[in-house]
Amino acid sequence: MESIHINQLGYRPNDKKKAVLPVDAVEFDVVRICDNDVLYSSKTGEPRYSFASGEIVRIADFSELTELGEYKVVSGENQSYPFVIDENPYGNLSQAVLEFFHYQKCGVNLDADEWSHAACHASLAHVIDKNGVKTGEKKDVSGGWHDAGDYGRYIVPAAQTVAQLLLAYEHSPNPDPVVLNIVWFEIEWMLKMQDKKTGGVYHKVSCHNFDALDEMPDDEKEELVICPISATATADFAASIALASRFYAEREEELLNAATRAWQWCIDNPQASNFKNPPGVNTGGYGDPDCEDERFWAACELFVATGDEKYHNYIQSAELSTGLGWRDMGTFGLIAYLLHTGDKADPELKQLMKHRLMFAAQDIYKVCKSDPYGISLGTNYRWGSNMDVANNAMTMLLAGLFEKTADYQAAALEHINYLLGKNALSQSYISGFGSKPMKNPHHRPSVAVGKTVPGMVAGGPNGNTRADSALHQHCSGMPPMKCYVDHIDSCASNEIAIYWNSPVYFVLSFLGL
Ligand code: 9MR
Ligand code: ZN
Repeated sequence: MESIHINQLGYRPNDKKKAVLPVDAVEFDVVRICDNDVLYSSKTGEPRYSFASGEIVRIADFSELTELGEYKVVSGENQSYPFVIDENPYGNLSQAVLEFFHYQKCGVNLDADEWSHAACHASLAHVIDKNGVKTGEKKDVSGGWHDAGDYGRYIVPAAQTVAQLLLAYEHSPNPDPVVLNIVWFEIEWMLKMQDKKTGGVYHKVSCHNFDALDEMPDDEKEELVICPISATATADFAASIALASRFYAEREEELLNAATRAWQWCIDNPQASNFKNPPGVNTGGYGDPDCEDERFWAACELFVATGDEKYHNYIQSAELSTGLGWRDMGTFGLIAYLLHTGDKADPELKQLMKHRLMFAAQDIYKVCKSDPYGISLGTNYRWGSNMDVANNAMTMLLAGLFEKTADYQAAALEHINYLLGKNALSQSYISGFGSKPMKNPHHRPSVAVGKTVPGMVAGGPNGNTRADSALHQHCSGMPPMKCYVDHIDSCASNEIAIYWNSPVYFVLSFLGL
C-alpha cells in the first residue's frame, strides 16, 4: 500500500487537491510520470492528529498545480498511487455507479456479460404472518433489484434508493433520462408489494435464509416468503411513490393513488409496531422503532404532489428531523417542502425547516474541518460507513442550495476523494476504479462468476469488528478508519448495496462528475 493518500482517479484543474502524508514528510514533490519532471514542490502543513486513523499526519496542498497530466506525490521514501489532473478525471465512473442497478435486477432474464442469468425469484411468494405462519395467500411480487450481496428485496432501503436516484436526476446539471427507466424497474416491483385491500405495504420478500455465497440468483430456488406489512415500509412507500409521481407524468394518477392509499393505512394504524423478522426468517431486517420521520417525509411529498391541506396540517404538527439513510429519512421531507411548495408553504415553518437543514449541514461541515482527511464521520464508522460518507456529502450539497456561507461543494468533493482512495488504507471503495480498487465484495454474483461487477460501492470501514469474523480476524483493535477488509466473507465491511450506490450517484451527478 502507498503511504501518501490521494484520490486515485484524480482532480479537475480547478479542484482543491490535497494529499495526506505521514508525519515525517515535511516537504513533497508532485512528479509527472511520463518524464519524472517535478512540476510542483512545497512544504506540508503542521502535524495533525487523525482520531479516526490513529495517526499523526500532514497535509500536502497542491491545488495550485493545474497543468493537465499524470502524476504522483513523492516525499522521500513515501509516494502515492498515480492520478491525473484532467478536465474529466473520472471517465465513466458515474455511468458505472448507475449501471450497477442493471446487474441487481431480479425476476427477468438478465443480459449482463459474465453475470447474465435466467429469470430468478419469479415464483409466487407466500404471505406469512408475524409468527412465520403462511396465511394461505400467494402473490406475484417478481421484479425489483436484489438489495445487496444477498437476493432479498426490502421496501425500506428501496425507498431510500429510489428517492436518491430521482433527486440525482433532478439536481444534475446534465440529467440523464436513463435514470428514469432504471428507477421505473424498482417502482413496478414496489407497487406489487402493496396490499390491494388495505393499502399497507409488505416489508420485504426473500427466502427464509441467505443462500451460499457462490450461488447465482437463478440457483436460489427455495420458497419465497413475504413478511408482514410494516409502518416504516408503508410510510416509506407513500413518500417515495408520491415523489416518483412528479417524474412520471403518464403514471401520475396510478402512483398518487398507491401513495395516498398507503398514507391512509398509516393514519388508520397509528400504533403499528417496529418490524421484526418472523421466526424462521433470517434475511435482512431493516427494523426501525421510529416511524415518525418516514411519516413526516410521506406527508411532505403528498402535500407537494396533491396540495391537499390535510397533509399540511400533519406536517405543521410533526416533529422535524433530518437524515437520508434508511433509518432516518427526515431530510427528504425537508427538501420536498423547501423546494416544491411554492406559495402554499407556511413561511414560518419553511424558515424552521431551512434552519434544521442548515444546522445538519453545519454539524457535518465542522467535523470535516477538524478531520485531516476532510470527511465527516469523526470516529463513528459503522456498518455501511460509506453510505454515511456519501449521505453527509449529499446533505451539504442540498443545504448549499439555500445558504452560501460554506464551501459545501468542495467539502462534498473531499468525500468522493475519500471513497476513491484518500483514506488511511489508500483503498478505493468502488470496484473497477483506482489503482487499489475493492476487489472481493460480499456479492453473490461476483463470487459465483469469479469476477467483480464494476461500479459497486463497498460498505466500508466498520469500527464494530465483532460484526463478522473476517473483519474481526483482520482488524480487531484497529482504529475505525482502518477496520475494513477486502474479503468476500466480510459482510460487515465489504458488502455492496443499492442504497450505498445511490447517494454516491447523487453526489457525482450533482457535481457534474
Ligand atoms: O445496511 C444495514 C446496516 O445498517 C445494518 O447494521 C446491518 C445489520 O443489520 O444490515 C445492513 O443491511 C444488510 C441487510 O440487512 C441485508 N442485505 C445486506 C445489507 C447490507 O449489508
Ligand atoms: Zn432474483
